[in-house]
Amino acid sequence: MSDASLTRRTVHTHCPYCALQCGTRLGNGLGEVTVTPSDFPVNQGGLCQKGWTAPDVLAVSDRLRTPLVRGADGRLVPAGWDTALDLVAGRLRDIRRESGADAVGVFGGGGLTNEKAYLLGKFARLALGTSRIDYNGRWCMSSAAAAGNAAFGIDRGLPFPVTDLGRADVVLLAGANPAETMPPLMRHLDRAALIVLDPRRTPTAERAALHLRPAPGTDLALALGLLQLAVLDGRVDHSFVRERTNGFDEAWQRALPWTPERTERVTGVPVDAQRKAVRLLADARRAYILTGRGAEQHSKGTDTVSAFVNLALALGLPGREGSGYGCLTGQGNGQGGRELGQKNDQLPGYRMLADPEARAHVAGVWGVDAASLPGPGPTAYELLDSLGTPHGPRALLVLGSNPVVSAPHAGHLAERLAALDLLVVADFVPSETARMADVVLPVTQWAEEEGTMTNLEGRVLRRRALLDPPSGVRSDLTVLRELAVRLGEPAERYPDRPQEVFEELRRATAGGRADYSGVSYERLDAGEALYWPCPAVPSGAAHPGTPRLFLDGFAHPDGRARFVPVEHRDPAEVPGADFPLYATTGRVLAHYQSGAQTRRVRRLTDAEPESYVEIHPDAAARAGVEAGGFARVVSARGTVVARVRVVEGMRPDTVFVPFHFSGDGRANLLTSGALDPRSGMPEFKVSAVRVEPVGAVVDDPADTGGARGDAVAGDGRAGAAGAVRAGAVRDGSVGR
Ligand SMILES: Nc1nc2c(c(=O)[nH]1)N[C@H]1C(S)=C(S)[C@@H](COP(=O)(O)OP(=O)(O)OC[C@H]3O[C@@H](n4cnc5c(=O)[nH]c(N)nc54)[C@H](O)[C@@H]3O)O[C@H]1N2
Ligand SMILES: Nc1nc2c(c(=O)[nH]1)N[C@H]1C(S)=C(S)[C@@H](COP(=O)(O)OP(=O)(O)OC[C@H]3O[C@@H](n4cnc5c(=O)[nH]c(N)nc54)[C@H](O)[C@@H]3O)O[C@H]1N2
Ligand code: SF4
Ligand SMILES: [Mo]
Repeated sequence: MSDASLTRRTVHTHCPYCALQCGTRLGNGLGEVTVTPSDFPVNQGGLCQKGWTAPDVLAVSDRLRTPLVRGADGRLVPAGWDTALDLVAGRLRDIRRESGADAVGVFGGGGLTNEKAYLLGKFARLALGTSRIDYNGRWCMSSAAAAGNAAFGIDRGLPFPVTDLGRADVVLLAGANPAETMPPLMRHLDRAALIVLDPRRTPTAERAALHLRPAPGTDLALALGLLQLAVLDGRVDHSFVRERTNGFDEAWQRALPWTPERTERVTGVPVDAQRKAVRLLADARRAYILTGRGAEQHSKGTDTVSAFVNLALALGLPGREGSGYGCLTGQGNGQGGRELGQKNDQLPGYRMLADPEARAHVAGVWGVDAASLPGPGPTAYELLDSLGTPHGPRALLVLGSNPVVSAPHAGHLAERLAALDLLVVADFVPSETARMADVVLPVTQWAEEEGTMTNLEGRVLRRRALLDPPSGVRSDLTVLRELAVRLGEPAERYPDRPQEVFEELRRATAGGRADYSGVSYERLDAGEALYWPCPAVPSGAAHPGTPRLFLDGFAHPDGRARFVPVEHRDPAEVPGADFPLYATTGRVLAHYQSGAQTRRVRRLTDAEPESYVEIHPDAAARAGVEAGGFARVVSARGTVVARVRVVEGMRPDTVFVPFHFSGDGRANLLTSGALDPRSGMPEFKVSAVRVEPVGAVVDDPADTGGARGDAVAGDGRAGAAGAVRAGAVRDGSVGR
């Protein structure tokens, strides 16, 4: 950090990674940034490995410090800011003139601060006038969001503070592995008996009172079966159902065919275990049902969440203190990122783009005519899938995502990115996606910037700067402002001071479902715990915010929650002769998402250096692969090369591949573009695969899935596949 002047000694801020947003104290002495956990309620003095090592990302050796522009020879070379921004704006203007406003697309991220997410949505709708904007939160929160809106009339991941979980007797976790994905959350689950639904015996499952191992993609059947059992065993809370909900009968009709025996046949969960789960939940005085990506990332993810919500409603859990349903949202600003306008169909405040009143309100704040705002566009996968086609964008701006690694059907989408006339990526490291870009814009990261984030509980938090940005680096807000001005927008419309953006965001969200108008930097800095909705109160009195939703009623106009009738269906792809196994994907403790950040941290890559596949001993024997060797995992779309881990706790019909690695280790070479028709969520959690031994593998110690950060200039745009390939296999036969 040689050129960063150390401006303050300590600040209270939050971890840059997941939605728990653990409180931290950052300090610097002797030129080194240190982190210690603060006594913040969600982490209570704890942090995970990623949080402890987060300062290392501030000092990575391949930190981007200057814009890069791809030259005539196909190499990315350093350029001045004006050159880079003029070039981008000029190309965007040309493309818009030739092909219309929708020829430019925007891809945002759930890790962006509220201010960035807000300004990005505004920039897309006004400066670009495009409807083609969506973000990686689509991969993350969309199923639970759609189901939450349908059932409760509002989408806040946890409608209660995390600390409420600490008093629970029983917590059912459907497809969540917080022992690895949110370790400090486990402190709040110490007291509860856990029921864990996961095809693998995860560290979370090891702590469970009851571990159910459904086949991937069968949670919906399981939830229907559990609802049927709850009814048969007389466990339904009829007075709650009568007084506070609608639609029970129809939902229950759909569960009727799901006898315990049929449920066992389809899911593999024994009748006994089903019955135990229902009894545990129903006998508890305080119980929660929580879903994670394991239940949600399916082509029926929304219906699956609805089935779990139906079960929770039948048991009378939501809408009272000490019990309920919640979704464990994932990214740092997974909650705020979804309600401030970077989603394809949304305006700030969780207002809908198709709603005339919403358009009028936001257009008023922005000082434009509501008719000038574009309508809703396609969802993330559809957007990326259309790039460079006659109907899709010719240019794409990416802020806060690394889709070359994290998007489904990644081999195909890398080709779509390569087909663009212009790819612009703002990042602070040369991610796999940045390495494909025509222009790379180097931006600030967490400890170098101010802003707000909204954690998984809907609590708005302050991100604070410890350091000045390295020279040559600008904030995303400044980048958007500079581009907007070059596209002919008035500069005042794009403030780049975070607090100024927040003040505008307050007005834009006022009266919306996610109302931030009563939140201010001053209140947050004074230590107030503010959960949205937190409206401004005309009298001037301060609204206290809403830690717990639904206590007085659900957010539908009649105040009642709705059962949503749902049916089970198969995943888009089921195992068969050529591809006999299920592959599911997910996370491991040491890495974060596409790994762009954590694969650059030595202490984390030492712990998890490379892609691996977890497989049951019987399946390993059948496939002829051995623990410690390499295997090829092959789906109809692609091949992953991964180190074999033979594990007893796995279902024999299922393998697991983490998605954090690059090159031929990318799990998303396997996944498909099958989408949930209700939410646009891809089916990350089910692909049909076979596993094969790999012949000669040459270990390249320098290549740990991108950890060394290859020289940026070396990657050519034309060789898109080559640019993202860094596998350790040299037998020449692996490829697409
Ligand atoms: N270490 C780490 N922590 C993270 C992240 C990270 O990348 N790394 N990312 C953050 C983000 S953005 C998110 S979204 C969260 C995600 O947090 P989680 O939802 O906990 O993470 P996943 O590992 O994707 O999925 C959870 C579990 O689902 C299981 N699973 C797979 N298929 C199925 C199925 O069909 N049914 C059921 N019931 N289970 C299934 C997997 O085996 C896995 O153990 O984590 C956040 N925290
Ligand atoms: N197979 C499989 N695939 C998955 C999943 C799965 O379970 N299985 N999970 C999905 C889920 S839940 C998620 S959330 C996605 C996430 O996947 P990605 O969208 O790829 O998420 P990250 O790796 O966090 O990428 C963030 C990128 O933006 C950069 N960045 C971080 N902060 C900022 C910022 O403030 N500004 C800018 N300009 N850049 C920034 C980082 O350096 C990094 O390169 O992956 C999805 N993909
Ligand atoms: S649990 Fe999440 S927020 Fe907390 S330290 Fe780990 S990555 Fe950071
Ligand atoms: Mo996520």
